[in-house]
Amino acid sequence: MIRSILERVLKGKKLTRREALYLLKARDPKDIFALFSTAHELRARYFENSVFAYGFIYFTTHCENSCTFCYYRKPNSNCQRYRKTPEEIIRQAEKLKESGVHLIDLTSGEDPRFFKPDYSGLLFILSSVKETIDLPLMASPGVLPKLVLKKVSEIVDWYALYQETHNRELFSKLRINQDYDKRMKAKLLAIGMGLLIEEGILLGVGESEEDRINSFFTMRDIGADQVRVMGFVPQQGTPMEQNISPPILDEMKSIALLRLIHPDKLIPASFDIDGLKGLQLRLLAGANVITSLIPQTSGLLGVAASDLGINQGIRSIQAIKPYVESIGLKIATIHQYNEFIQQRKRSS
Ligand code: SAM
Ligand code: MD0
Ligand code: SF4
Repeated sequence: MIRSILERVLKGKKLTRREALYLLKARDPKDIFALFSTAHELRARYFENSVFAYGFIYFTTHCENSCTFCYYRKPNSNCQRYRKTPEEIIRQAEKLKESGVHLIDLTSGEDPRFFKPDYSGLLFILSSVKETIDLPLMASPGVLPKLVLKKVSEIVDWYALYQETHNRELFSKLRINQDYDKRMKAKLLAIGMGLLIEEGILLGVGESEEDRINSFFTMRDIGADQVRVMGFVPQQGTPMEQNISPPILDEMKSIALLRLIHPDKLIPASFDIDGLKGLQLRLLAGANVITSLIPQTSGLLGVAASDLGINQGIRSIQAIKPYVESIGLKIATIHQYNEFIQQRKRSS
């Protein structure tokens, strides 16, 4: 049964929700391997053996929100807080560009210093980087009002905003005092303004397998260009510090399902969960973008695995390259990435 579903998918038939759930529930190792190899084949069909790599700049770790899963939630006094100047951000972006990344992801907490009174601090940072660094940019600053989003759409290519779950009840437990619809609407507005968007969920935060499948299809319905599952990593000093990370196999199965449902889209294998450890497994499951590369001695942090591998310099293209190549993949050229972006922009 599983094999025949997979064969049909390879022939171009769209998965139904029921079939997707059935695949996600696969327990027989032979079926699980067949799922991964189908995902692998689909990725090769659209991207050959090339993967992309994103640099990550978390330019302020100050945040007004209190998401229960996040290390940088406002009440957490354990985490390291910093705010980078535009000069410093540009310097790190230059380093990332020199290292060969395809895009720079400019991420922040909801920092009043950059957001109040009119988001001019945020816009200044985005436009300063755009003027100096000739690379595609992604902005991940959280929910923005329409007028600000419009300005952002004139500067960057991508807007990343993860719903974390499409189960409203669970959402209200994770993103305390935040509006589910406002967050969804911001993504739809962004698409209407010509931005590419990244949508995603957290894995292992109390969602059911049905919730996961519902999310993968919702991501398709809204037309996301990059889709992710991010394994939850417990953070000291947060309400969820006693929760445990989901098994890597859960993450791999979800990545494979994402690939089956979104064969021609970008799917991250984040360094920000367990570093080099699970990177190859995520790629083997069908991911094609390595995210969260951070320059050594930058004073910058990640989000989920906040300082993993930065000081050792292993959060870099140079360090990941042999791991990518040893599974028959290679780092794509900048030209290939720009082609992808242009093609996605034309099709939307
Ligand atoms: N502040 C912006 C926002 O919330 O949209 C952007 C930055 S936020 C830190 C980026 C993403 O990191 C979140 O949407 C969440 O998916 C992920 N994240 C945060 N804490 C995490 C954790 N403990 N484990 C795994 N992923 C996490
Ligand atoms: C990552 N640490 O790619 C980043 C982050 C924000 N756009 C992305 C969660 O894993
Ligand atoms: Fe702030 Fe984003 Fe963390 Fe929520 S996930 S507390 S909005 S940085």
